Amino acid sequence: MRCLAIDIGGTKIAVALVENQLISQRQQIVTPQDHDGSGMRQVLKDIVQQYQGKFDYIAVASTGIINQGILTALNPKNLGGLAHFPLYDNLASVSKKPIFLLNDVQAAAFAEYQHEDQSAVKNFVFITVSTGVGGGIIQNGHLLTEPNGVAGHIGHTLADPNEVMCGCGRRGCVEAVASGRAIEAVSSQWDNPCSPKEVFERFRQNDEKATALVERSAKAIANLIANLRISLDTQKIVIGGSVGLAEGYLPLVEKYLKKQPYFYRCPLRTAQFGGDAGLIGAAAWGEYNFHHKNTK
Ligand code: ADP
Ligand code: BMX
Ligand code: ZN
Repeated sequence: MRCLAIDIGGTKIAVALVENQLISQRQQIVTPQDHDGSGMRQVLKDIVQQYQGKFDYIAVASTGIINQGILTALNPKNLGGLAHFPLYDNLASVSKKPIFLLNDVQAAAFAEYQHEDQSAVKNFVFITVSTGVGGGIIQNGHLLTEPNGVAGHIGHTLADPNEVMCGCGRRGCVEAVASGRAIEAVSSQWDNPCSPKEVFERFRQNDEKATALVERSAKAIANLIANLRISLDTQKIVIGGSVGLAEGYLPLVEKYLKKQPYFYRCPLRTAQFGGDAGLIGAAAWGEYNFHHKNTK
């Protein structure tokens, strides 16, 4: 089956046709940052029109809590203030094909779990460090999406109660400390301001300030991993997202995780599908649910 897969992140929207895990006609669009959803509505309409006649179903992996066809942002700041968006209805108004929706990181977890020996690894988590910090949890071989689509929002667990406010309204979330936006909030205020991408370039050249900023992020993620391991008996964790995949980041997370006592440690790897994990996962989730007749 041919899927029109759409991965909506806080920074970019990736779109592609996916068939048997093979991606074609991939493109990337900057995520609209408008609080009333008009930009998002237009982008989705344009995408569907562009690929018209080339797909059998639509699958969307989107940032935010996805429940009953509605996108609700836990952190609206990641989407330019957009807090609520009727994702299903918007797509259904421009296409008659079946539509399947899922949180972006839940989708990535569904994709990457296919690379595991599923008879041995039953408890698995995907962590994305991107615009925000998100998670997808597989427990006992099953992706947690029920009952409200909330499971996996581990970026909003506590990193440090004395840290900065998070866009979700809670102080000191992992996302407020470790995400691309958290890095940018600091690096944009430097005398010599720069983007997170450049922060990593400076970090790889041993710049002191950049190293401290990347270390702050990696420490929060290592603590998050320790918390997951001890709460869920997680056997494997995969890291993705543009920050998570940046050269030098995973070894740093591993370094801090090694400092934890034995029961808090967990094997890590980077996403084998790289930045396409959300697209591939959405397509696979859609096909799985197509056969089980569940939509939304
Ligand atoms: P999305 O959140 O839309 O899925 P990404 O996974 O690309 O998108 O994450 C976007 C975040 O990653 C932004 O904060 C951006 O500044 C940062 N970023 C993008 N490219 C890099 C890079 N090469 N190294 C480090 N950070 C990056
Ligand atoms: C936020 C939250 C999650 C999302 C995660 C990563 C919103 C809008 N999003 O914690 O649902 O999975 O970011 O999203 O509240 P990304 O945009 O960084 O890929
Ligand atoms: Zn938060």
